[in-house]
Amino acid sequence: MTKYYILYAILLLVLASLIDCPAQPKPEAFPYHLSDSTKNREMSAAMRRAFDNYLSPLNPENELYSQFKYTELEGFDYGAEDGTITRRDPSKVILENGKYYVWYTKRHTSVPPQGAANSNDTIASTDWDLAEIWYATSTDGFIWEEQGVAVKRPPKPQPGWRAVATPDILKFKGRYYLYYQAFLEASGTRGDYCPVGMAHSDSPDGPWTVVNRVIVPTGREGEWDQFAVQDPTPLVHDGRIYLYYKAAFNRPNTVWSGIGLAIAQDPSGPFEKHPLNPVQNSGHEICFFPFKEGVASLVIRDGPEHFTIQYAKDWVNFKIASITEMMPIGPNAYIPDAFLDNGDGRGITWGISHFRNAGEGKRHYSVLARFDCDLSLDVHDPEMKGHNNLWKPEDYYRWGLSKEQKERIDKSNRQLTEK
Ligand code: AAL
Repeated sequence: MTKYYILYAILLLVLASLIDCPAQPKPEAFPYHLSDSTKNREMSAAMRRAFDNYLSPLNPENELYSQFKYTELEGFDYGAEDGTITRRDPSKVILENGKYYVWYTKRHTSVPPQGAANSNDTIASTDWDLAEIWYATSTDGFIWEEQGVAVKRPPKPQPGWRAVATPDILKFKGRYYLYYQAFLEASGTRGDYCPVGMAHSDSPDGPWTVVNRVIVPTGREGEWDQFAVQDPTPLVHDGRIYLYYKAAFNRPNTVWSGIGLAIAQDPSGPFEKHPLNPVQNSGHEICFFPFKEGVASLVIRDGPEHFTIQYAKDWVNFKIASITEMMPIGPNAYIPDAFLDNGDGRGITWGISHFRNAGEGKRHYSVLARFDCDLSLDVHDPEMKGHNNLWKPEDYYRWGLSKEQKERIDKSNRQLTEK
């Protein structure tokens, strides 16, 4: 038997030597010019991500990539600019009666915030303590006219008696709803703890009726949002209200901000929190807008995916759509189709954000500003699709080493050089 195997093996070897096997061609190098087939070739994990994770691997062709340009707003008075007047955390901008409307947190106190321990009925703990919701209108988005207060602090013990802040607007079945943080204690007392309150009106000019109850409650003890449901941001999807919100958790260790989703059939609730919450692993102040059939968001600070723009086709499972820089702080956008619920979100080109470090030292305050971008399917603005803002050396030096860091480096140098 063995002899047949040996004969068979010899025969195979002879046959193989007769066949002229061509050497395997080396795979072609990655091409200089991309073609439609480039994305099908074998490639490194990083290059695969560039093709699979983004609407286009080329920033100028990625509809969810943009730089941001900033403009100072006209029409807002900050008094002596000494920290006693602040405006921050704007709502979406909506266009009604031929005018743009925006709502925002406004604090006007006799002295700048003094911290929770020094706060009282008239002295604020933080920039948004003792705040009210004010609104302004504009015909061009640059020059604004402050119209007055929209929602005052209701009497104690109603939710929001201590501060009503960080509003966002919903238009649903012809009525207007303002959602906001309803503080029941001075922020900073145990952190920044609050549920969501709501007021409604038949007109964007009010009057607003404050609902005397919590609309989106904080989570149960031990849950990630047990203390705060912040930055409530409503949109309309599938006939329901999709309200995204932020909660900071993992206190008192390193604070981590996640974004949750609560869904309701009716603007008054009940809001059901999504079982997969948090639906985003990063973000602080938030800005969501319908995009194609899904929803996109600006993920600005806090968390591993800060400085990204994200997209969720199913409004729940977000993926990074682009990575950018110098994103607006506390932004909310002019979103013409925020409430249309037509499965064809067109994106955004501008909005209002804030800078929370106007003023000097302990007298700092926040100012509203305009940002422009091209995250729109209808606008093509290559100037917004560049990258690498060139900062001056002094901008970098402003973030120089602290005294402690310099001491650590000096100590290590001494250890190395004095041996
Ligand atoms: C903002 C927002 C919320 C917080 C505070 C005021 O950036 O996240 O509104 O409560 O800070």
